[in-house]
Amino acid sequence: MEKPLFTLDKEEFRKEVVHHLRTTLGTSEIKASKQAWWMATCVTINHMLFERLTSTQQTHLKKDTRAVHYFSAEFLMGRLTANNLHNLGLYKVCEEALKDLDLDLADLCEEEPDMALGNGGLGRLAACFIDSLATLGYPALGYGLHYEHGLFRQEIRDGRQVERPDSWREYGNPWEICRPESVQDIPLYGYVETVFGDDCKVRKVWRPGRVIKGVPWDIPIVGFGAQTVNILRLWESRASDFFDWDVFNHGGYVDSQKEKAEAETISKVLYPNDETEAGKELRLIQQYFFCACSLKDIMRRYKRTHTDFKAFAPQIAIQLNDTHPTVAIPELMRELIDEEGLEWQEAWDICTKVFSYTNHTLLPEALETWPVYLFERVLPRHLEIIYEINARFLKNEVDAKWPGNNDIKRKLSIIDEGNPRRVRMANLCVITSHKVNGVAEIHSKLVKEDLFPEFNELWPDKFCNVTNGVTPRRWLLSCNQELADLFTETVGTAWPLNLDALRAVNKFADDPAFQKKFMDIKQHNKQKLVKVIKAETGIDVSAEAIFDIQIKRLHEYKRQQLNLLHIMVLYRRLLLNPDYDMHPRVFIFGSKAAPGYRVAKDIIYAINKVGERINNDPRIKDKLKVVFMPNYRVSLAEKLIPAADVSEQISTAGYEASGTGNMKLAMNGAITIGTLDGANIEIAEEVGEDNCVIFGLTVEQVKELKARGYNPWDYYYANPEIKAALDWLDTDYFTPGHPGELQSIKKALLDYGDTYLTLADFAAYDEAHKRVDSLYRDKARWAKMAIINAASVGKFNSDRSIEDYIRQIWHLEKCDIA
Ligand code: Z2T
Repeated sequence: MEKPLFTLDKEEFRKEVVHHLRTTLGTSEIKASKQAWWMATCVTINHMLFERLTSTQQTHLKKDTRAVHYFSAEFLMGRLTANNLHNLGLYKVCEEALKDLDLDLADLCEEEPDMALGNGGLGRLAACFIDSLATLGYPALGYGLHYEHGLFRQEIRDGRQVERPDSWREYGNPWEICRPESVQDIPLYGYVETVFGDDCKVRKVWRPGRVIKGVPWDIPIVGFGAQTVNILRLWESRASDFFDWDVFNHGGYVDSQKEKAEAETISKVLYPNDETEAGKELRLIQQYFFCACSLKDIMRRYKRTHTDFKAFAPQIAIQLNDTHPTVAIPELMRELIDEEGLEWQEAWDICTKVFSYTNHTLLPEALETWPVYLFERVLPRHLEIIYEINARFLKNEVDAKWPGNNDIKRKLSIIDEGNPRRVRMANLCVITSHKVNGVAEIHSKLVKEDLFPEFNELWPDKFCNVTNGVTPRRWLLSCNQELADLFTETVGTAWPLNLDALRAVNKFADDPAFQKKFMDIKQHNKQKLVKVIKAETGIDVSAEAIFDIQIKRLHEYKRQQLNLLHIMVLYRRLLLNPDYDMHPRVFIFGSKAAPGYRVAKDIIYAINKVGERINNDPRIKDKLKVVFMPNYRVSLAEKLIPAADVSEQISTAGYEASGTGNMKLAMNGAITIGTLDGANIEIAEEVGEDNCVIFGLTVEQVKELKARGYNPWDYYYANPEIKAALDWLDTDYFTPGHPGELQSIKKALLDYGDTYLTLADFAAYDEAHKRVDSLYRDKARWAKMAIINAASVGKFNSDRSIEDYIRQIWHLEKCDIA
């Protein structure tokens, strides 16, 4: 840090915590609960944080800075206490102050519920990005939805996932500030009227059927070093003030309550699907609601310093995090034309300069389309605008380039002319945005070549890559403090800002003394995890075993079933040969399945049942254990990742856009066992092929095999171990008294064609694990690999991703805060 911002010492900190405990929390030292102590600590932190928030916001206003507005339906923030303390440079002070009160800071941090307003990688990426933007001193706002219930809490009952509501703000949240002065009214439904104006112009007027109120909640985002504090602004829906009080007064009390409840439904709950679209009206309304609120907010701020729209595009960048916020495009067109009186072309020029779009997946089931009839009912004016954008695009761009080619027109049209007709959000994004990016090199290449080849021909300069990253402040400094201290001791204090500085650690990779320090820390992290595993699952595991971890959403393309199949094969080898030579291994899973995704839920069940049988089989001794950690979430990831020896990144090549867990695990010294997919390819480049274990079909080989005609039965009959493991699933061996309960897994891998080539990659995966086993036995070799991994992943700092966005897409300047 350049200069200490806060000179507060531990005595002052302690006094302030006690003061807030009494005056803000209304309790006292003798009877305060941990929760109250945690709250009092947060209020103390806020005292300092708000000062920086105010000076940042005033400076941005005064300097009239260009800013990026990150539109995202998800921000997976996790907990904020430790992170805010680290970024403010107050962690140690706070820790000591609390120690004097006989309190343990880490223990108090456990009181904070996770802010789980996201499904997985996409939402967590947004959280890392706003951390990096603040850290680097860029003016930025995050805009999203203030869900009352975040991603469901997962319970495991009898091996099966059960979804329970998540209520992260049930007892209040100290980090959010309500801003009633910035509420917005958002229209919905109704019809469009054509009117003849005083200026003799015909214009369109939307006569909405309903109006909803949007209430903003601000979460301050502290950059590391606390120079800049940006804002994450999340919108909550309420019944508007136009609320029908007449109905209310005429005895319609119950009806009016129903309207109120409907309005509040909009921001009630996060949709729990990670890569499939439910196509529900409420979801479209959620998307429109937060985009319209955010655009009005941007407009309000802009108008404080401008009287026309000439400076709009130079001042405003809007990043669309996947297609979820696409409806912001026709909404900005509508505002500029219908409400501000701009001509079509002026409005369109602004939109094409302001918007850019990030694609996060190639999976066809994730590409959002909305039935035209639904769009027309909810957003009639927006549909008209989309038709006009489409007509101009097809005529001026497509027909100009491919005259008379109706096939290409059909393919590139924003409207899918099927039955029912649908609006293709991705096409609208690509047509409008000045830049479209993928999230890892290979993914960006496939976006160009496979997903949007014609668009790429039309506008080759539009497409680019920004490889994802993760913030080393949360994913190393805060979650693995012992390793962070070792790194600081070894290379100095610069690394949390410049992760490449850790390259200097590489020269100690062969040094036995350093190896010992490094591996002692890993061992200690494993011992801490052993306790968590025992507390959460009742399972005893040994920290001497290899901790092999697969943590991510459950999806067939991520292939948790490949991991499970391999575990079953190992189990069988151990049963057939009790002396089968392998280092003890603990396979640890953490994963939520979308509630409607049957096979995914069956895989969770199978992991639990197979695990139960293996963990309780005395013949296995402790050579093999399987742990399914319930309710995987950010705060659990922070405990699992520092304890990992092996990182499972085993998606079918071509399907994982990037992955970000792969980066966090490598950063904490885990060895990747992975396919050449997503960012694994770039990780392998950075750490070297010798320091990770790559296996399996490449993207080209996957395409070839699929083109040739893949038949999973060939692998079933050719490999007796695969056959035995799959046939095992037909029996009641893992589900005593209930034969066939695990059959859906076998069916997916054989009868339904094994879409993700699990069996085709099995043999290579097995070989890769044998390599892991033999590498681990060479303690010095393993330590060296682990050190090189942690020291070589500087590229995957989200600060680097942000600088890439700045240079290629946003063109922002840093802003010094007084
Ligand atoms: C998601 O987490 C991702 C992609 C999605 O496509 C949706 C969700 Cl919720 C619509 C993930 C990718 O699967 C992952 O590879 C990537 O690292 C992450 O987004 C961030 O880009």
